Amino acid sequence: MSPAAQTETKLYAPSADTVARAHVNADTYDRMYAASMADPEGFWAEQGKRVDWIKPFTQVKDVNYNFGEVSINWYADGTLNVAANCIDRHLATRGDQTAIIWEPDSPTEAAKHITYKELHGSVCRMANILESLGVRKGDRVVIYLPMIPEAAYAMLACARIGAIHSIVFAGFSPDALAARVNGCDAKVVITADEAPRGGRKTPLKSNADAALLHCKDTVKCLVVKRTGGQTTWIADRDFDYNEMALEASDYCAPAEMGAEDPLFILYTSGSTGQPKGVVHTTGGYLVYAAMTHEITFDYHDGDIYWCTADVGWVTGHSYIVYGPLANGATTLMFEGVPTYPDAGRFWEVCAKHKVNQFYTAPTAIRALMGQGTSFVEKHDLSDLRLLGTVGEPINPEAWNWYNEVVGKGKCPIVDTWWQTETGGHLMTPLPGAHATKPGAAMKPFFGVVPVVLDPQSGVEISGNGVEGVLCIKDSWPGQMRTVWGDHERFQKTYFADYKGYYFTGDGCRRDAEGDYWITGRVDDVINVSGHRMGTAEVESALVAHAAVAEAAVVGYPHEIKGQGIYCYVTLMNDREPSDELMKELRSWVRTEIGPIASPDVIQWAPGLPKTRSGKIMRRILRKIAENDFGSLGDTSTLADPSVVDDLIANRAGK
Ligand code: 6R9
Repeated sequence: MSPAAQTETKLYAPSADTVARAHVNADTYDRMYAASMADPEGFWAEQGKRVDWIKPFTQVKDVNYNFGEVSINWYADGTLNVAANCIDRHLATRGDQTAIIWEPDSPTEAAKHITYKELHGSVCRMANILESLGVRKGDRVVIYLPMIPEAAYAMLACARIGAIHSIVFAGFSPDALAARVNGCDAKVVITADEAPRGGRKTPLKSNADAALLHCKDTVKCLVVKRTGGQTTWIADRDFDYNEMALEASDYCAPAEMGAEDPLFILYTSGSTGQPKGVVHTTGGYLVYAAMTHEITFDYHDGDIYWCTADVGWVTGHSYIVYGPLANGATTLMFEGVPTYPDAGRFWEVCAKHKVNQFYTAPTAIRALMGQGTSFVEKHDLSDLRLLGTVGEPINPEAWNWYNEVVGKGKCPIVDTWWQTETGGHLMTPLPGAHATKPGAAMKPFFGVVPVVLDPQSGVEISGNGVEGVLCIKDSWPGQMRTVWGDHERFQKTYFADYKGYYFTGDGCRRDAEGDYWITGRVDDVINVSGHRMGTAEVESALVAHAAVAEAAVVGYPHEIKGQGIYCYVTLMNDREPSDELMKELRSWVRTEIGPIASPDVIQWAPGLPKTRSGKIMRRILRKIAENDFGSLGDTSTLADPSVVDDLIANRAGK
């Protein structure tokens, strides 16, 4: 049964061991949550002590959610430096501890263990190089790097000198890169010669060359030599990082930054228009990233923590770099992909580095699940204590597989719901505090007040067993502050539809016990014969069938029903498409959800159009389903744009 349709669910309670060692147990959660509600100022003043301030704050929260006057400030009169918090303050106690374990794309290349002391030197060198290129406090630097340690150095070097970084995922096209460089008026682009991934190499520098043709000719390009591959070179524009690092000083004083000075811009897509530059600031963001990293993952000193995201996404910002390093953690950074050289790579890396907390996306879990259990069973996963997921609702089948096959039934799973905009987790079970339900984001984090609104009237729906749009009633320190260069758009996107609330764009259900389930983007809701239906619901039903590896469902105009249900289905490796199977899937969905959810069209899809972060681009699937190929929009951000041609060529039904 799909998560959204579920009424009764098996509860997975944490083991006594998990509860005993957890930072937060059920009692602490209740007490702390109540405290965060009763006295938000006092609660967040206390949490503000997680970071070292140069000048301590005296103000905690100053927030206005009124449309037209939206303004969000936390710890506004405090000053600090993020790089000093992530590195310098650990040097005395853990200078020789590994800060970053770097695992390269190829398992035959040696991993690197970078200590906090070494991290300090490398970040200072990079900071001095940026200064020598003319970068000053408040200037923007675009980072277009693969998952190599220099990506973390670059982020922290910007933070050290007060420059604002904007990471562009290394899989993005030259056009997308140019738009972002121009969008934030960056002075420098940091890139690498090539990005190895899954045994192939992306020519990053030549992408950057192509992008820079469309940018101001004052923009400089700092190039990290990752593979030593051939690149073209433009004197006075291109600079060799490796050479400059040999000369650069390994000390650079951290700049004193205001808590509300921007730390980074990260472009993200909304339901309309061009990607917007989400702005996060210094103090509140760091407090929130550090706190959620420690508590959600129950991180303890000495643990080895691995988040498989790319630093090009917010998950990589908050949970590979800033949160873990602020906590003095050992964080693993992986250059490769889950299926190279084979579908056991994640588990091989977990075993090799004795990973304790592992955080990945449902799409990866489903892809690996389709390859069978033998790839997992080959590796010793006995050090794993906790599993996490993020990015999309996880269907119970994938959850169960993750729990049983990977976690051997002994690792709590934290299904963390949050967004680029939120900076850190807003809803998640806490491992030592909550029994989990497969597919549920369960509980709000401290200080977070989720509300379920009627989508039409915007009125709050109270009580349990209810469903609606998800808004957040009050601010939390990790919240985005504005859209870069367009505060109007910020207000319109998040504060206009439901006045007085932050609108998440997600739908949500609060079940009979008061636990939260994310039902998917409200823009993906379809209306079939007057019945509202989450496309995620139908997808979840389809992937529950043993033959189905992945499914994406969209609405399309239907003469009688208003909208019909169009399903793109990727089969498991060992299954062949057939008319019988199509019939079987139709009746399967009917029994899983009900006749109303019966698919109108099923198209066999060898692949689905996905962004590099694994999100299915439903916009494109909707257009194909609508037979509207002329306006597919930008497909350059897809992991594999050729998938679209196949789907168009084999469009099903009428
Ligand atoms: C962190 C991240 C945000 C959107 C969000 C929601 C979906 C993320 C989820 C989830 C269900 C979860 N989402 N986590 N849905 N359960 N645990 O992914 O940020 O790329 O901005 O995406 O992703 O729809 O609104 P971002």
